[in-house]
Amino acid sequence: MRLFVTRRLPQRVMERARDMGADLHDSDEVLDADALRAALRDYDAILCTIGDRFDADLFATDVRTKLLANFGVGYNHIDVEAARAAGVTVTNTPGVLTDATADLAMTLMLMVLRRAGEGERMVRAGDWSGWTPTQMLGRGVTGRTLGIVGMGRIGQAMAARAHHGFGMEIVYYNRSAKDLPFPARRLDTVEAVAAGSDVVALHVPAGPETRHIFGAHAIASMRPEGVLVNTARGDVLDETALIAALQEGRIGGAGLDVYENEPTVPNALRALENVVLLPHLGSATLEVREAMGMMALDNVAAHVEGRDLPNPV
Ligand code: 8YV
Repeated sequence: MRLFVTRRLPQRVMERARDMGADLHDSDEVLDADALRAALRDYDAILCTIGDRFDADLFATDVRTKLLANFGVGYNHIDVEAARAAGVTVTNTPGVLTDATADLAMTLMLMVLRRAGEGERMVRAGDWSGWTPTQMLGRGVTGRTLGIVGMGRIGQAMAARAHHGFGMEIVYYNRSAKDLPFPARRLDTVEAVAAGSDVVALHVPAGPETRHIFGAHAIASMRPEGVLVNTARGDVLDETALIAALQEGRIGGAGLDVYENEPTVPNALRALENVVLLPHLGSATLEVREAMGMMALDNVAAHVEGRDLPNPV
């Protein structure tokens, strides 16, 4: 069984992969289409991750690979239908990054409402001339309404934190109703969630059905002080419409961990004070990244041993 790992992963994961006989691309450099096509031709299993674009045309030629074990819960960089048609199964790493990602969404919400990014920039720049009673007044969190778009694992973890930790009211949009362990009101449309929330947090997976699910209309429905938080994927949000709303002062602010064209972050966003911008840190703790890697390798091991795959998508 020939296994290929497309990117440098935490050391423990690399060691296990090496013990499994893997060839490692031990680098942060993202492989291009030709390199991925060659991997599909030469390897039985590939451990891949975000940035590795497995578009449909890659599956059109000579494919030896039977398993794409994705490091990450989101797999919108893989054309899963085309993979399936070529006999390639895709697995992902759900669950292990839920808390970490919800923690990061909370971080963004708190930073925007309490103007933490602005404050930090001011102190670092040496521009803080001292405390004043009216300096950099933000907004409190307790008692405000949080709107969740996508009440899956991460949406629920975010809502639970907001409800139990901060006394927030929860409303949500989800395709199906959920039996939830905290009080929450399901609304019919994304726009209704936008209109009924002080903070909207996006937690839907990316894919053709959710592209720009939070679009210009939803953004226009937000409250004048409303804050948008996105830790899901850049393309579930209409970034251009968001920038326009922020520039025109139609909404209160935004906290973003993901972007439509990563790693490009539009200058227009970087120029705005009421926006907190993070570099896709959702699952970025060592223990979570190790757990993701081990889970991806568990799927490889199951494939090798002919067992049911633990995490097929
Ligand atoms: C990952 C993520 O770090 O798992 C996901 O879908 O967004 C992040 O937690 C990254 O995308 C690697 O797959």
